[in-house]
Amino acid sequence: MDDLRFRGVWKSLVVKSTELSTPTVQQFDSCPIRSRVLVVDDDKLIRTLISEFLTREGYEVVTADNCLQALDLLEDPKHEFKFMVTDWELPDGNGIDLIRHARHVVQSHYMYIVMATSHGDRENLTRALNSGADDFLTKPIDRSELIARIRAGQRILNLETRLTQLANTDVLTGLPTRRVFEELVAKEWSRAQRYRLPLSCVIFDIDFFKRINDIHGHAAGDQVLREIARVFASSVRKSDIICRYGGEEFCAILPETSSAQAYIWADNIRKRIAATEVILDAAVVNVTISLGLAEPLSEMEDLSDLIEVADHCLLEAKSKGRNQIVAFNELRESVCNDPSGHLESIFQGAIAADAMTPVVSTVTPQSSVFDISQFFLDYRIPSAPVVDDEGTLVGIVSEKDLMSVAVRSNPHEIEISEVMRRNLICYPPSISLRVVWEFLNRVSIRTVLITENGKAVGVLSRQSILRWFANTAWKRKDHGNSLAFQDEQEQRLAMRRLEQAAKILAETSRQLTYDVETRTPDEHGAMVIGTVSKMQDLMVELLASVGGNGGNGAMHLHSAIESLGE
Ligand code: GH3
Ligand code: MG
Repeated sequence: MDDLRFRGVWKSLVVKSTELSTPTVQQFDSCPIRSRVLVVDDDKLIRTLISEFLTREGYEVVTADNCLQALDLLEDPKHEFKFMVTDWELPDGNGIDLIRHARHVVQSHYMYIVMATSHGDRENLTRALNSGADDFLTKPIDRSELIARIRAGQRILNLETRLTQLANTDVLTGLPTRRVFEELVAKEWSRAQRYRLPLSCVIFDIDFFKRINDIHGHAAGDQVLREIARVFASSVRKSDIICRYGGEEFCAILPETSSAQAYIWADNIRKRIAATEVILDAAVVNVTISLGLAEPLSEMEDLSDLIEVADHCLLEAKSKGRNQIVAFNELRESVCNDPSGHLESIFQGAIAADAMTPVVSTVTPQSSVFDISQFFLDYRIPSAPVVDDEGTLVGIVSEKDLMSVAVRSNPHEIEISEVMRRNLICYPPSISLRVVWEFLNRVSIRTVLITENGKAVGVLSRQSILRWFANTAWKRKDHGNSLAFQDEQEQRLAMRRLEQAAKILAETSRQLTYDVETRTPDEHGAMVIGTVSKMQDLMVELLASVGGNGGNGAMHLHSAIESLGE
């Protein structure tokens, strides 16, 4: 790198800089917040000079004297450079390569790049622009030209900021849009999961809003929406994330807020909105809102599950008469209307215990991630309740929880208590099966736990409910001919399924005998639990199919028992 080449132009640079007239400040080319500029040049004099010029204009300048240093600075998210002014020739590469690399650094906004060099011919200019530069500055650097080019860049950046604002903000209410909300919430969701922080989701919708439009006109409807949005925005903390979720639906994520605290907040906003008088051209109107509230539960996979549960709570609030909040716990206990008695005729008083799979395999909070992973793998168990020394349920651990810490170097030392999820969805065994069916039918969650006096007694999944339908409800004679097992072909299919289940049971039993003989006594506990829970599932299946199928079932049970004895 020829440092001396630039020293010769130092004098002319200084002269030109003093000739600069005071710039006029315009709306789009002004530097609204102190934009940060990265100046890359191996010549200290040039770096100092450009820094001086730009600092006086209100820019914040950071300098680098080689490509690597520049890239390190660009990759450091704390800088967020809006501009880069780079020399062509650098000690460890050239400006063209630096620009190409810089364009691959992920940034939240566009970075305007000016290439400063004495290689000012057309060919080089084209190369610089093609590599990703936005503008070109020939050396010796003229202050007024530098500032003018940076201002041209600032206009582009300001335009980008305005476009981003427009894209991220709902035009009518000024609230963030759903897209930007989801981006922000995804980060908050991961933070809450990582640090096990509480978080609540409140979603609300204006009651009978269509009437406002119908009676007072669409413009009046818009006015009401703006006013509700104003009250909403003024009721939240800075850390809360809010948006206009849909037409007249709004959503808030309240970080580090428990469901109980969120309920108090939700009730306050409900009262505030009900008390707000919206002054229209020809009338003054009041509106009420209905709200749904949910918090993350162990069974939720991601944010969309949380919003979905909150939205179902909102629907429940609407159906219960509006102008109220329904929190998730209430949703769990609610049973939808069944005026025709159709649902009751299907469920016929069935309770959760009738369809659940009993819990056999539990793990303790002190077990290691290594041991439990091995246990899950050996016995193909996807999840297990975690119980303390008294047998009280304290959490649930699944393959997913184990996966999340699998990359850590010490799986022998990580205790299950560290990875298990505690916020469980539990129902008593005596609860109506219809209530659990309704819940699993409404949300994406697949499984709930059945607990009695704090102890896990069973698991009720969508699969267990379907199995209950197949083995019980669909087989009843009074359920209609189309679903009954009338057809000979169906009977043969059922027979085959039954035989298959019996064979697997026999095979598992043989495996158990072999394992007991060949494994050490230390391994017996986990192995027996795993195998027996699998056998238990099969037996439930066999018994259920016999129960609903009279003589035929008995015949197949006989063959199942025979297979077991093989
Ligand atoms: P509910 O209590 O069940 O929520 O009844 P509702 O009348 O509020 O709900 P419905 O879904 O029947 O009607 C919502 C209306 O909101 C219909 C739609 O035209 C209106 N709407 C949606 N977005 C806007 C908007 O931006 N401006 C105006 N003025 N109206 C809107
Ligand atoms: Mg509405």
